[in-house]
Amino acid sequence: MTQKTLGDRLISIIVGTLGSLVPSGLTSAVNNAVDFAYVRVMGLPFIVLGYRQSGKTTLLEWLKRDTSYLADFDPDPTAAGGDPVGVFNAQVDGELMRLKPRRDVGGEYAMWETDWIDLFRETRPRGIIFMLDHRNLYQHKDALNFVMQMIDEEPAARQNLKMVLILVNKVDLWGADQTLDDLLDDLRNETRRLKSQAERVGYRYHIAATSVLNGTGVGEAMGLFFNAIRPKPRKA
Ligand SMILES: Nc1nc2c(ncn2[C@@H]2O[C@H](COP(=O)(O)OP(=O)(O)OP(=O)(O)O)[C@@H](O)[C@H]2O)c(=O)[nH]1
Ligand SMILES: [Mg+2]
Repeated sequence: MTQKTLGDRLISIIVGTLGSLVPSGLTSAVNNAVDFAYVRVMGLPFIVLGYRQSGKTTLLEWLKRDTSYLADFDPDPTAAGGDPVGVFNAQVDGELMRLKPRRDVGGEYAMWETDWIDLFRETRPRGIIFMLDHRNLYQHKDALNFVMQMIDEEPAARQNLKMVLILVNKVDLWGADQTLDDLLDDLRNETRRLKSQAERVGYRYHIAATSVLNGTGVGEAMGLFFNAIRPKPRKA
């Protein structure tokens, strides 16, 4: 269910009114400035998806905490329906950003058609983080294909989508025996599909190896992702 908040309505009224008063070139500058101000106040909408036990809850905790050390964090599997996550401020790439992931959803098959699609529609995210690890290859492929199909089939929900970030997580467990390219070799059909969808739909994608448990690669990946999806103030 999509519900327009008072903020959304006010902004549509402001943009609508300005739109009729100013020339069209200026309207896009105004839209951009409104987008920028809106996200600064309301938070940057993004979602975290991925098959079960890939590290989604741990990543959200990593973002919420000041410290990136999470060895003492031992979450339960996220149950059906997911857990609400309020808007919070996080230090990303040396800057304070206001983030709005809305819900932490679980990764069981039964949750994809329900929780994942609901979250995608409700959030209209500017970015999607998709997590996988070195185990359960077939399930990760299925999950990634499901997400790409969802993007294809939900034009309204994907309208703000700027980036899909794939995190091949738990590098602390597989990094000694395998490279990221080795792992991606098994996912070549999916990465090919991602590349062509990104070009067609108009979003960027990036693939990174991380360990959200010990912090390897997470700061860099988050910096790249949130910088890519946030609206930028337009220089005059
Ligand atoms: N070694 C290692 N373990 C990790 C890493 N990230 C998460 N884990 C562990 O993997 C397990 C699952 O992590 P969660 O964050 O609960 O994964 P999830 O994707 O939220 O799982 P569901 O809610 O069941 O879908 C936990 O025991 C974590 O401690 C990592 O980078 N390295
Ligand atoms: Mg979870």
